[in-house]
Amino acid sequence: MAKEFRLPELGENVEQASVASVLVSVGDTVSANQSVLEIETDKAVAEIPTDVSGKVMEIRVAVGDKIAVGDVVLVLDESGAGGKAPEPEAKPAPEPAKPAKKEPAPAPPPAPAATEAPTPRAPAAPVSPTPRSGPVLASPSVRRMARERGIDLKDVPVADPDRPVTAGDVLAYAKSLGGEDAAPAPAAPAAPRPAAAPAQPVADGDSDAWGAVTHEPMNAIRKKTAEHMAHCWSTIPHVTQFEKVDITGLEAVRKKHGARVKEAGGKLTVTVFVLKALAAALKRFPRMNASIDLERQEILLKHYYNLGVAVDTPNGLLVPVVRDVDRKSITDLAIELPEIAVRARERKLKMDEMQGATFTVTNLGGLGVTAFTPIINAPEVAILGVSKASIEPVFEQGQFVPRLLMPVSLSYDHRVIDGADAARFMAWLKEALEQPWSLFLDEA
Ligand code: CAO
Repeated sequence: MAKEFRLPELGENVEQASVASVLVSVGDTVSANQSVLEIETDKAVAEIPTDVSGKVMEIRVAVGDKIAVGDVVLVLDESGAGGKAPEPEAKPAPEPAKPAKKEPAPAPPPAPAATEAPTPRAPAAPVSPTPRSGPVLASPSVRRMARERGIDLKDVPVADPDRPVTAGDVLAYAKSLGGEDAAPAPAAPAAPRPAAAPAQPVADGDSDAWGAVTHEPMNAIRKKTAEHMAHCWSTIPHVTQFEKVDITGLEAVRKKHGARVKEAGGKLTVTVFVLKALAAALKRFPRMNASIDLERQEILLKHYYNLGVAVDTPNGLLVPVVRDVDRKSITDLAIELPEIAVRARERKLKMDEMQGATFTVTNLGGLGVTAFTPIINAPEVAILGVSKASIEPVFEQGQFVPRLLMPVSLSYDHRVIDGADAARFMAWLKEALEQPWSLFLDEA
């Protein structure tokens, strides 16, 4: 029986997105919860899992299409190899306001070997039993799926060795091995802190004038990050200012109350305190919580305090937003931050959860970084980088004493913020983290 998979709700105020890549092909068997599409808005990219299973009969979207919530994405044969689909958990998507059929976007120019996004194509030819030999093309999610099943993508037989390996190919191969059936891959666990070096790239047989090279396709997050960072870096006149915050006292508080917060389901990390202190600092220094409107020659001061937090995920950098930080307790934030970071790493964030930030924090301290210059996340006008806290000798009252110092770096948009404003902001933030009681001295 034919069943349509429509674009589900993407989040508040997100009605439309464009297709960054299609992760399945006609003829593939997909399972409920399997990612079938990567979509992007001007702010973020996200994978979209299907809520039905079956064989893909038709793909109604193409890379570059603008699609709306409720538009038909796939038509699946539920009686296909995927078997009976479980009842979808999500509420049914609304009827599309316009015909769901999309005109396919003009085909991209003939791609080099490194094309990440497979474009929709004709039904797949019968699978060849011959494993491919050259470079193996596959999207990050397909690679992950293969990895989780212990399958080397090179061993996955496909009819056309020039096309990327699809999720269906991997599942069919897994089944043929008598291993895992066509069940969806388990959700990726929260990424362990990447202590080990990344996997060595496998040479794909190509070389340039100086030696062997590997062609690594850019996934949708990489493309978005490249585009957005280039825009931010080239349009915002950045200044970065450095400071060291003495968090010896804060660390004692963190240790003392960590267990209590853990009982409540949270993790009391330094980032949580930084978020809370920042929200208070941003209230004091409204220009830091602003955006610039060059057309109207205005600075837009925002009276809400939504903080973006850079999260390192296996697929690349994502910046989910913790809303209304000023109105949340430290325990609330300690519960919300790890939860949102896990969902970012599992690609489960909704589009609107990555939008609407007024300021961003990026903490590379857990990874051992000692100093860096963060790039402002436009349309915001400043960003705080946090580096690794370590014990350093501090000269106090005639002697050196060991203190825990945390380096921070503030990048700001010099069109909106002057150096002295940034210096005052940083001094206030430093005091808030070192002497939290000082926050209350002038408060009613
Ligand atoms: N100095 C010293 N230790 C630090 C630290 C710092 N600045 N920041 C974190 N740590 C420690 C934590 O205390 C924790 O140690 P324990 O487990 O022993 O308590 C450990 O590092 C891991 O912290 P965490 O990651 O679990 O929690 P967090 O709240 O500090 O950070 C998050 C959350 C999402 C910011 C972090 O996980 C992350 O993804 N950071 C990378 C951000 C990034 O990629 N930025 C670059 C953007 S530009 O490319």
